[in-house]
Amino acid sequence: MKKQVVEVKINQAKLIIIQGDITKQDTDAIVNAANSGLMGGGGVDGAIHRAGGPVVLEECKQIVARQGRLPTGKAVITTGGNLKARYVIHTVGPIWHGGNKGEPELLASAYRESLKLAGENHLYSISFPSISTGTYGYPIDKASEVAIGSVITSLRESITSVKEVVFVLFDSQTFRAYSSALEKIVETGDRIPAE
Ligand code: AR6
Repeated sequence: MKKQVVEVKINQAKLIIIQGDITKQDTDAIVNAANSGLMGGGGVDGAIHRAGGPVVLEECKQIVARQGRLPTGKAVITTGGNLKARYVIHTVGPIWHGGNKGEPELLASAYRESLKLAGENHLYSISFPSISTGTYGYPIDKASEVAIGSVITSLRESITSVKEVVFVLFDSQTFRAYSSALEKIVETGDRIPAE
């Protein structure tokens, strides 16, 4: 099956949306949709720890020992272990409680903080999964708009080493939601002022 790809240019950076498995990505970093305990779990978290191996978990343990549980909306970085990506950026998205518990702000923050950490580590490329839309129950249509909006705003507003951001979406429904969110934002020009 031919892979579907959507791509746009934001500032000096490329924003790419693909359907696939994030553990196979060879960007400098891949982002993990973790939980505050950073001890692994199901979904993409489990897949990343399985593919990355014990060194990823070991570094997560050291981080928690040093700074405690990772608050929702924040991010930390570890090695990629056996992954193609050199680093894993672990972030925690919000659990969906109906939308009035700060979920959009916390979800936007998870993307923003991950990108900030990538920039601080002078990384060129980063892959994101669809944070919070699995176990954490964030509705995909809403989450995709927040995700794309947050990444575009970050790329527009900050000078960063990050020149390639890839959304790697596991299933076709999620891929379609992100593609139409991107179309919507680009069309309405919400966050993309004319060059
Ligand atoms: N590559 C890309 N996306 C994937 C992959 C993969 N290999 N595997 C799953 N997804 P979830 P959350 C998609 O539940 O909602 C964990 O147990 C999946 O289809 O992984 O943020 C953590 O430990 C969905 O679209 O993350 C936390 O406790 C998306 O990744 C909690 O779940 C996110 O689904 C976090 O929940």
